[in-house]
Amino acid sequence: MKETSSRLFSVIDGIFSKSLDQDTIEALEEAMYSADFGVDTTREILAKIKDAYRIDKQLKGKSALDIASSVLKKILIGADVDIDFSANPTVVCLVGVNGSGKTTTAAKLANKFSKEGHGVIVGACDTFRAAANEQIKEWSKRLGFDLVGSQHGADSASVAFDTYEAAMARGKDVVILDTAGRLHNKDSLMAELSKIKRVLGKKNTAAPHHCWLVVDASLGINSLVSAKKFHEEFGLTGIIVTKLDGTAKAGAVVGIYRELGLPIYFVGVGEAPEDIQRFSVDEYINSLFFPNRQ
Ligand SMILES: Nc1nc2c(ncn2[C@@H]2O[C@H](COP(=O)(O)OP(=O)(O)OP(=O)(O)O)[C@@H](O)[C@H]2O)c(=O)[nH]1
Ligand SMILES: [Mg+2]
Repeated sequence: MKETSSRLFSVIDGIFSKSLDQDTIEALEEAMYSADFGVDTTREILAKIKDAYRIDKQLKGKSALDIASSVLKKILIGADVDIDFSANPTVVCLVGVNGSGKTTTAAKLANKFSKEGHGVIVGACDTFRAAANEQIKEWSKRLGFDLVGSQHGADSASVAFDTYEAAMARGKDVVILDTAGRLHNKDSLMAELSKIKRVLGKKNTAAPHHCWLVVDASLGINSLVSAKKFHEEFGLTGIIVTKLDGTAKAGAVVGIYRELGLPIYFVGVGEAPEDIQRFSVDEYINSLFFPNRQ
């Protein structure tokens, strides 16, 4: 991750090679709250650090960060898993609230999967926002991936169906569906997404094989109310956390995982096509606590 919470970084820099004291422990606690690790995680980590400090008043900052790392590692067990591409085609449906980064992520993933040797086709299933088709079309021209476009107001489920058929006809093994986020009410969005699922099921009962919720990290764990709704209605299988660059809320990843318990497949770290990374628990923890020291 390119950048995480600067406050957390400056606290870590300050304590790394020094012994802790009451003030630095408090500063670390505050920085963890401000980086949006959430109450439970911050408390768990700080309790362990305070226990260690009670026993050893010379405890080094680095040892405290090792403690924090091992607590986080336990919390994040299961957060990074391989992507199952065994279905042919494998259908990946991206869902999420307005502006979370679905379309950008669809383009980034199409680019990434293509480079990794997959045959990719994207379906422009956001038929709600007038400019949505143009946006993904621009990406497809720029990055050179296949697209099944759509008309504003068209039935998004039939776009999904057509994309699946096009994948079969053109021998593509990965289908990525970009969906709408901006609907006048949540119920109609959920109904639309359920229809996509139902209609795809006519082609292949296992499709979509992956339903990934795209979550904007800068909104923090507050945005998870809608995530739960998506999960209940749509049966999510994973998470993509976007906008981790430049946000002060790098810890939100932990809260998102604790809350939803779904694997985090990718993180978005910028607006450019290559600004997407597979989520790795070890890399994430290193980027938080040991930046530039890996
Ligand atoms: N900094 C940063 N910006 C991002 C990232 N991902 C997406 N964005 C930006 O977020 C804005 C919204 O992205 P979109 O991909 O259009 O979001 P969406 O979920 O498709 O939005 P709707 O279709 O309106 O629901 C754009 O300006 C993107 O460039 C990221 O990882 N980092
Ligand atoms: Mg979009």
